[in-house]
Amino acid sequence: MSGAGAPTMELDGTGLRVTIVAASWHTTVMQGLLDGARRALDEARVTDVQVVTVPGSFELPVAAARVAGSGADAVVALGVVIRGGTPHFEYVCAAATQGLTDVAVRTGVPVGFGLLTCDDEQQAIDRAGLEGSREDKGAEAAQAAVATVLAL
Ligand code: DLZ
Repeated sequence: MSGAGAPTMELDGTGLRVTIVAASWHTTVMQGLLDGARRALDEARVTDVQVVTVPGSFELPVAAARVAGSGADAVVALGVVIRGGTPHFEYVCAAATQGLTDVAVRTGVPVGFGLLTCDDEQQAIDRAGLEGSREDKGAEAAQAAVATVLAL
C-alpha cells in the first residue's frame, strides 16, 4: 500500500481462490495493473488465481457479480478510465464504482478496487506499477481483497 497512512501488510492467503476481473482498454496501463495484482497475490501465497477479461470498465461489475457467485473467496477488479471530451467518463466511473461496491456488499465477497479514474494517460501510468510509476494500484487492490477475506 502507498500514500500517507497506508498500512503495511504481511498476508498469508494460502488456500484462497481469487479471481481478477480486468477491463481491456489502455493495454499498457492494464498490463501494469495485472502484473502488480499477480505479484501481490503471489507474495501473499495465493496460488489459485483466475483472470476474467471483459471489454471495458463498465462491464466489471457484472463480471465481478458472476465470479463472486461462483465460489471465489475474493475478486480483484482492474480497469483504467481516462477522461475524454464528453460526460461519458463520469458515467462509466460512477457505474463501475457503484456496481463493484454493490457486488461486494450484496454477496459478502470482498472486491479489491483497482479502477484508475484519471484525467490523462500520465496519471494512469504513474499509478500502474510500471517502470517509473510512483504507485502500484493493481498490487494494492489485490492486497486489500486478500486482507479483507482474512479479516472476516
Ligand atoms: C467507451 C469507453 C470509453 C470511451 N473509454 C473507456 C475507458 O477509458 N476505459 C474503459 O475501461 N472503458 C472505456 N469505454 C468502454 C466502456 O467501459 C464499455 O465497455 C462500453 O461502453 C460498452 O459497454
